[in-house]
Amino acid sequence: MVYVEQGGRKPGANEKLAILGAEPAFREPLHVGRPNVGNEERFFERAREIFARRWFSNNGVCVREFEERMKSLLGVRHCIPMANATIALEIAIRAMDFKGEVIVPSFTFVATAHALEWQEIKPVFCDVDPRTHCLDPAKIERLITPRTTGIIGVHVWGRPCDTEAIDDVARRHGLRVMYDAAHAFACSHRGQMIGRFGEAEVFSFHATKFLNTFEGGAVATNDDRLAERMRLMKNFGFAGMDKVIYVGTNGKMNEMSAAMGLTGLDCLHEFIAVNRANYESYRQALASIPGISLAAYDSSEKCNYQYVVCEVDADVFGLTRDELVTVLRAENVLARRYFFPAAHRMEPYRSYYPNASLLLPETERLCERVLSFPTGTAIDAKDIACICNIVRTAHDRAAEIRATLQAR
Ligand code: T4K
Repeated sequence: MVYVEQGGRKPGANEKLAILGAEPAFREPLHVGRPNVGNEERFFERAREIFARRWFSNNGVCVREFEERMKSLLGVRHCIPMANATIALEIAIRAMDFKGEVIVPSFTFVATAHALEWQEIKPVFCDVDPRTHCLDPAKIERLITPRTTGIIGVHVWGRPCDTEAIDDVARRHGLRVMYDAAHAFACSHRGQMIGRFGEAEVFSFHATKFLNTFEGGAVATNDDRLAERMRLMKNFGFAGMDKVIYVGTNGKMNEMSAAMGLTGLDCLHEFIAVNRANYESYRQALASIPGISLAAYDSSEKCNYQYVVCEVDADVFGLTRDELVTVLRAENVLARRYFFPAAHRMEPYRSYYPNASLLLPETERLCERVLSFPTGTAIDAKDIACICNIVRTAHDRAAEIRATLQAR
């Protein structure tokens, strides 16, 4: 779409790459994480109602409706809307009484580790399973010390952790388990919606997520007492007018955000259908390119397909992941290196654990190989065909590209 309207090149015509001196394939940048909007008119109607009610925050009509709709979609007793997933993680961690050390993957967005560190709890990084990109349960046990209180798994790309194996380790060592499900809203695992695993699961509705509330998040749990603590904590500990019974913070979602969430929920199936179609287009077009392997989704489960992620095997493809990213960016395809660098290579963890990479070989390897492609409602099959042609041409002309990059 972009190249037709804005005068870029057509699919199949990109054997002359921008990195080698041609015009970029896309005049405007194609982003990973372009927000899905849904029915704008319906959002504005809700916004007008919010103005009319003069009720902008503190558990308003839209927030309550958003909570009800999430609860029924996920089949959970509570799904508490929050201001963003980072504060939702912080609140859930505190409500679950995590202390000392907590085992987390390093192959995640840094917010997972920060939510612990912010509360002076030490994130202990565990390696991931190269097949799932999620926490490797077989590597958890060796990291447990007398100070360990819990495990936080991350359902990376919406693909579930091995929750059964994690529960098993946790049970044997008396640890509590929660999940960072920032990527996994509307996904299922073993036929059950994500939101029901561990004691709590945290979703993100950041602008870049397939369902967004501009900024937002939620914690799902089936535990009434935990839910009650989290509700108090997200509202300064207020248990009624002028009555504070707990230490708290401000984790509340506002009404405009909830209105955006409701508008997104109205179109949820369309967003997923578009993501799935995009994923299929990438899968078919990339399948025959040597050295490129797309992260697969289990089609027997529910999935939001919001991330199209591939691994680049540099020896086979001819270029490294970073070189391919440079090629794509020259074409205005702003592919991202999620997650790079891994959390253990960011501060303050890098200074705390200078030798962590020795314990995290799979994380290190993945961080050098993964790449996320643009998807969502902002791009279409023709854009994807063009992007995949760029990748194929990059493979075909790898030697020339490498020489050009080295000469820079
Ligand atoms: N846990 C995990 C596993 C997570 O992935 C995240 C967030 C969290 C926890 C924390 O959730 P929140 O507290 O954010 O709710 C982005 C997002 O900001 C972040 O939410 C997300 N994960 C992470 C994977 O990606 P950046 O630093 O890469 O964002 P940025 O600004 O570079 O934007 C990404 C792309 O999206 C760019 O190409 C531009 C485009 N974009 C972005 C925004 C904000 C748009 O087109 N429109 C927009 O409004 O972190």
